[in-house]
Amino acid sequence: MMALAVDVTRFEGVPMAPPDPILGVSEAFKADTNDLKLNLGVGAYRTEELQPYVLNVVKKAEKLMLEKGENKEYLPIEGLAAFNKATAELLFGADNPVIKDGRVATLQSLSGTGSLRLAAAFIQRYFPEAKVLISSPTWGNHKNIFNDARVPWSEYRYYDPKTVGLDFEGMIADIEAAPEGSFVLLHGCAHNPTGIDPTPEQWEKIADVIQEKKHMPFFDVAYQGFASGSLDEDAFSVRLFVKRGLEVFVAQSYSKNLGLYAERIGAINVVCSAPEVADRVKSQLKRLARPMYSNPPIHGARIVANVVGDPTMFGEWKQEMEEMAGRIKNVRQKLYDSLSAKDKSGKDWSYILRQIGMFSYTGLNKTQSDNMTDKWHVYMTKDGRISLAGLSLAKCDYLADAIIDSFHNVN
Ligand code: KET
Repeated sequence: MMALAVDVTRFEGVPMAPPDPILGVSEAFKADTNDLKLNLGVGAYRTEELQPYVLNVVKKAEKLMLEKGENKEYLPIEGLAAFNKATAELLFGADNPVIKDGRVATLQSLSGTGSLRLAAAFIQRYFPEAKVLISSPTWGNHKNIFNDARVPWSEYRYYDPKTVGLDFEGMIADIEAAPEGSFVLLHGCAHNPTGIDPTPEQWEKIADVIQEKKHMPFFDVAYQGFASGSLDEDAFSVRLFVKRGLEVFVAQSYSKNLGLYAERIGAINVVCSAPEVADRVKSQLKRLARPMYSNPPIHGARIVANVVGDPTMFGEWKQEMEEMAGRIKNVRQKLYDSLSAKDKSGKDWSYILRQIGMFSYTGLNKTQSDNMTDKWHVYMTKDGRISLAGLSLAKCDYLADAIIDSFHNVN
């Protein structure tokens, strides 16, 4: 009999991958045994007691679903029809002509990330010459998504460290200078990681340039309703582009606004100039999805369809979303108050109040962020971003001490 060569590996050429800059933070947090530890890394909502939160309306929908005893047959490649209808209506508004005219190709996909990845595969296949413009900085996974899909990208200016605000002129200049027909990736609301959004007037100007240069707007909408508390208000930017009659890509996620992180529920929507175009685009998105993951999971899709399709539950969702957004706003205010009260240096912390959404971009550099973790057990991404959704009012004073120490005593 031949001996099995168990001590010989064929994987010598496989190096150890670095931890993920965002999800790796949660792994490091888990390994820390200090009682003071605080996980402000991943953007995931916690209660004031710092516990994960399942929305009551989600539990209610799940109970109804269980009672109905629905089966577990495969979904079509494009996903659950009731979900696709609901998700497009939430995004564009139910009475938007693009929906009535059948000009939107909507595919349920694997949450925001999977929807972005599917769109990236579509760009690679049908626009092989095009490049994608992404904001500097942006959500850490955007670059990975386009790299893996072999779509070239470059950055446009977005954040101005001097004002801790938007570098609007830089942004416009870079979008203008990009080759005609580029894809411009935009955060629909609550820009991650900066928390800085363009004003409505600035959105108009961004749309002007994109239109002039025949670029393709590509929105990543991961926080609809979570930024302002209002689904419609947070869809303002997307609807503005659609109103102009432009063709638009939009990736959607229900991870944050319905707290369905692990259900992997979202969609890719492509607004097209005519229904016949939308049909063709949709057919090709399905063709791309089939060999990647075949068809999407059903549970989260049913939850969304049930919640949105029932007026009572829809109302309950909006209320819970407002409560979540409200808690984050309270924590933001409290953190600002603590910093202002404790810091005697005269530093102006008001930029924290001007940022919106789940995150605050503190301006801490990598060494200072390391100090936050190594000395204070505050886990955060190394770009200086903290998730306020993982902070409680009770922990604001402690966090303020950690930030002040890192700012003033570490370079
Ligand atoms: N877009 C943006 C801008 C975003 O912040 C996230 C998630 C996603 C898309 C994707 O989420 P999904 O669960 O695939 O629908 N951001 C948080 C979690 C993560 O990094 O995966 C975060 O930034 O912490």
